[in-house]
Amino acid sequence: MTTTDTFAVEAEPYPFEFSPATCALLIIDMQRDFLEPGGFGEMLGNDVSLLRRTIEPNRKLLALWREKGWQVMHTREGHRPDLGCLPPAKKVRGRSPTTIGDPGPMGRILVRGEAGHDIIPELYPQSGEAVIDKPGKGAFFATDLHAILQNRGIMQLIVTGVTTEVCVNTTVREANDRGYNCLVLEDCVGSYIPEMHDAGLKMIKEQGGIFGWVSHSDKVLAALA
Ligand code: C5J
Repeated sequence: MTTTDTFAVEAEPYPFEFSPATCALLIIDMQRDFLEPGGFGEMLGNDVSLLRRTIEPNRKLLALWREKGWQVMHTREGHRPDLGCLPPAKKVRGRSPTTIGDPGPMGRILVRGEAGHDIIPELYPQSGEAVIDKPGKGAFFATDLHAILQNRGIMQLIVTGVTTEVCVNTTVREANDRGYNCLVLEDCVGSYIPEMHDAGLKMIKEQGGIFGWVSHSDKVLAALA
């Protein structure tokens, strides 16, 4: 198997084709505050087990990508410690007594450099893997992700991470508008709200794959076997 080989993954609405040379595994926001018991997500009353089921399939996929030497990128949602990139509207949205920038269970909530903002140990980035710090839900807004992908000749993205209907969906829509083909793996993405997870996947693959493709990590592994 070489990086110029092309693989076809069984997917909806039809097989997703990619070549490792022009494809990156993009892992969205697998951060401690979203996934770990005792983090911000759980503090807000969410069941983090709904996100934690994604860790093992992501770990397997990441291990394979690393073994092959293929491109891996990670994102983290968060803000500068001075909160200069935090829109006031985002700060007050939800009317929660504890919001972004306030002290939380794992440091200041969604602030870069704080423990809760970092990526979970199971999927911790290795040197050479780009880590994109994003202030918004989409990974293209106010980041250098598009430039990095262009400079590396990437045209296809295999997108995993959390949450399905928020940062994964927003990123896939942004990527689609910039000309990337995205495959989202249902077992590697998760939501605190199961019906939103299902709807988020449906919105991507409906109408002939209006934003992209949906499959399962087993099908990627099968295509590569
Ligand atoms: C992400 C969020 N990562 N749900 N953030 O989806 O606020």
